Amino acid sequence: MEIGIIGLPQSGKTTLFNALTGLHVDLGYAGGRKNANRGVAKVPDTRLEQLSALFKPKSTVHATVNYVDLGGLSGEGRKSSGFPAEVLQTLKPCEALLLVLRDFDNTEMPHPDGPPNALRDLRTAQDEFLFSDLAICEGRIERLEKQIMKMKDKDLVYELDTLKLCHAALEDERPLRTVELDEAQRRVLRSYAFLSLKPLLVVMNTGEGADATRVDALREAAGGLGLRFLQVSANIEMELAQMDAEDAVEFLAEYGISEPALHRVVRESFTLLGLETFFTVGEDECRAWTLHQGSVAPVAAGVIHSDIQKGFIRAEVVPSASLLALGSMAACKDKGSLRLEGKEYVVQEGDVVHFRFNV
Ligand SMILES: Nc1nc2c(ncn2[C@@H]2O[C@H](COP(=O)(O)OP(=O)(O)OP(=O)(O)O)[C@@H](O)[C@H]2O)c(=O)[nH]1
Ligand SMILES: [Mg+2]
Repeated sequence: MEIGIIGLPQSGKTTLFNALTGLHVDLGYAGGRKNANRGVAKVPDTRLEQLSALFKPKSTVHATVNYVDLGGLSGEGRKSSGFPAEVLQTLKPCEALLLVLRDFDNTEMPHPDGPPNALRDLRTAQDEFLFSDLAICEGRIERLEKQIMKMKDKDLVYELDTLKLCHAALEDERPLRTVELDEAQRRVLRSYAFLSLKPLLVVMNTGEGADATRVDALREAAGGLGLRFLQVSANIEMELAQMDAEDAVEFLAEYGISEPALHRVVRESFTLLGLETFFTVGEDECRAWTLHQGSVAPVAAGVIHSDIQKGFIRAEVVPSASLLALGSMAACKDKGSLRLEGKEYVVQEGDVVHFRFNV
């Protein structure tokens, strides 16, 4: 599962990518022509840190999110040409998108569309998504109509109807994620990888000084479009990510910041992907595992090892908050917080789970 970092040229995508992944990719004009950068970010989790403090394991393993940093949307002439093919190709497998909107001045690297205006850029990006989807939609509708004329296949007719529904929405400038679609329709659309259907997180890069009025205006606009929104200073976040822990604490205190904005970006990304966390604990390892929201206990077992899923008997479950409050598994058992759950149990965010299984 990968999140694509996308945005207009020079919006701070690579800066944010470096901050998220701790990598040191060169900044500057990539313009969509260089290869995409890929990296992994650790999901910050105070619950995991507290569990580790309790169990003092040999190792602590965080959940992770994968990011891919793409070049600019499409460089010159992008309004008429939509996305370049290689950007589309890279975006296709992304499960979600993170859109960086620039709202800072930088005379060395001027914004390609004039003075910074994140609201305008949000519209530009939105138009790009719609435009790209519309082109795919039209191409496929045309081919399907020809095929159906030759042979009336009911699956093809269903696909055509679904695409026409999408087409109408796109013509209306409505992103596909706002269209009500049932499971069967979603299945039909999956292979198209429509951009306006992917979950989207809007990240406003305000540079070093955020203007509250502008931030509020963009937050409202994003909210109006049903999008999640965060504001960061990509430069500050990158500097912070590259400091050692002691300096970072001092730096945060100096600016009166309680936690790096980056933490919120990673957590929001995780939620955007429809993921949740469960924990395993012990003296060897405390670990946060990643699971699709709504998964049942055997699926969670399978995340750890397929043998545990195959031989699944029961899951011993306690919410991490209870375990942290009571201080030990034994105390949880005494107080009745530790439950035995079966195959149907839907794992909850923050559960600490111990699987009983047969091999
Ligand atoms: N002042 C300021 N400059 C920033 C900030 N974020 C990025 N920049 C600068 O803006 C320029 C572009 O940043 P990049 O991170 O390379 O932007 P990008 O979106 O990856 O650019 P392309 O890949 O070429 O489209 C660099 O000179 C950065 O130092 C910020 O928060 N404040
Ligand atoms: Mg870049």
